[in-house]
Amino acid sequence: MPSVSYIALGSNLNNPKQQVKHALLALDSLPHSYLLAYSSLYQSAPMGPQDQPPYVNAVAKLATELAPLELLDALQSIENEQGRIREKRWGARTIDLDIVLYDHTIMQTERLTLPHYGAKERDFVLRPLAEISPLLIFPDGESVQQALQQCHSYELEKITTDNDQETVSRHEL
Ligand code: ROI
Repeated sequence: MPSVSYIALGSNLNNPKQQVKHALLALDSLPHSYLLAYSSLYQSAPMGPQDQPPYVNAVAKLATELAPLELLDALQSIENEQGRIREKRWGARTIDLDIVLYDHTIMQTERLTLPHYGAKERDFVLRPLAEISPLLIFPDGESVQQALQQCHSYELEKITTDNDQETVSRHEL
């Protein structure tokens, strides 16, 4: 049985919309994995330093046979292929791929914390997550809807919808 993982995508450099769409295609091409669903794209104000462009955010739902750390390696390869350079903490980036959830796994290692430590405070993660899985429950029993009511707002605006021609469509993947 494959595991189900939710991955948060974020970009604010070099045509962020295209970066996010490109990463969605890359996710669907990962070995032993396939994309089950993906959210609309959202624009958000930066969390952290304000002297950087707005972000484009989305969430993908992936079925995968990769173990959590194998998945992390695969995501970092996609980030590297899309020219991600790890510079200052919370600075601008071409693409950021974070594992938000991996089944109901709870883990805390140097490389990976599951669920993602900051996900519940960020509407740019929770809104797209709730869009594709409105009934989702975190491993601690809190629902995505409860978390959404309490999280910080980053002036989210939906920039594509399901019937928007610009959205990556299933047959493109
Ligand atoms: N801010 C927003 N709005 N969206 C992001 O994806 C994002 N990613 C980050 C930091 C720098 C924390 N800020 C962000 O890594």
